[in-house]
Amino acid sequence: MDAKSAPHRKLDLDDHREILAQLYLARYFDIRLNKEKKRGRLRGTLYSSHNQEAILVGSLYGLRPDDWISPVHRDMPAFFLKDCKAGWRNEDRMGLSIKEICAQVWGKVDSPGRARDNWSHVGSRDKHILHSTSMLAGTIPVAAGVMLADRLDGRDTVVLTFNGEGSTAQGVFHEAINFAAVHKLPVITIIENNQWAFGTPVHLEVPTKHVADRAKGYGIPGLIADGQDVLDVYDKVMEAVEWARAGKGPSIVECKTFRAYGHGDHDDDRAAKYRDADQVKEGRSRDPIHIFKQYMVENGMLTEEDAQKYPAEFKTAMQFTDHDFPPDVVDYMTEGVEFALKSELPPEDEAAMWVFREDD
Ligand SMILES: Cc1ncc(C[n+]2csc(CCOP(=O)(O)OP(=O)(O)O)c2C)c(N)n1
Ligand SMILES: [Mg+2]
Repeated sequence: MDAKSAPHRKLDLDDHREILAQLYLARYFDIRLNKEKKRGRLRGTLYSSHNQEAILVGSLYGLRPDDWISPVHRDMPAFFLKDCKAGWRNEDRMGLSIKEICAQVWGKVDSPGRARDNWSHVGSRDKHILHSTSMLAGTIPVAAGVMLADRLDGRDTVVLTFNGEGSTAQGVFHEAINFAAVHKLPVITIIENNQWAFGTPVHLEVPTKHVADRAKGYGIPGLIADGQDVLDVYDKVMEAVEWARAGKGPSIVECKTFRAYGHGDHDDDRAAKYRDADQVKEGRSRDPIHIFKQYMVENGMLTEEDAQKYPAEFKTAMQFTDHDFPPDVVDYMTEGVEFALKSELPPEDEAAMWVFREDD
């Protein structure tokens, strides 16, 4: 792809502003949940996407509303970022609302799954969002099946599956991509290579130089994106989307990034011991919000003054205040949090609902 024909060249000023707003929204969601937990208003483990927001925003931005996604534990914002440019509060858009996702995080009855399970274990067939499975890489065969069904029905949709680099060491990862490659199914496997799978470094999971090199074994494209650069992610994913939509089959898009904190918030202290402090410092030094703001300033889309107005970069969850974020971002998330706090726990008599077959 030459620079002049890169897909992001077709994005206008409003697109850039929307992308920046979505980066802020993804980060604010993450830090706000951390704060809610510290304040004792939320229970459960949080899996942070802090520092990895450009992968979610950049890969989802160019999708058609009817395309499918399958996020996993690191991708919580993807559930509400899908089709976000159709209007954050637009109830007809093909993504879940922040209210539904907050109800899910708080385990309340207004979550789409009526609080059957927590965190990323949620989906919506109507919104074309696959429910994540607990088994790493387990969503890829499901996604391949959905694409096989769509192709048989004559649709030209694609699916983005999100996975960590550690998940690529699972047997099912290879079986599913092999199947998709043989049948030329439009399955795009995004690899968020954040260098760590819980306490295991990438070199103990993947023997090749790049995770994307695995694509060679299936005869499919293996693209590499700078996961800190939202437009590079956008370009590489759009290349894979166009390829898939044209009937040419699956691709792997490796997005290089760094897991800025522990595996989950229960792991922060231990992660500080099993990871080299210099590596962590270096890994947090390329903040995706900062990189995109700089790009907008250099290209006359944002003034220096406006770039500094909401300094949501280079901070830890506990250093942020709401003033570091645009008010519309804070308001949208606050609506979600308040909705979840008011929502009820599911009634006891629903416990067996959807679990056992009821007698006719
Ligand atoms: C088959 C399987 N083994 C182990 C786990 C437990 N587990 C959940 S997330 C995780 C690490 C995943 O690492 P990676 O795929 O790199 O994603 P990241 O958390 O870094 O985003 C592990 C070991 C699991 N869910 N499924
Ligand atoms: Mg990882």
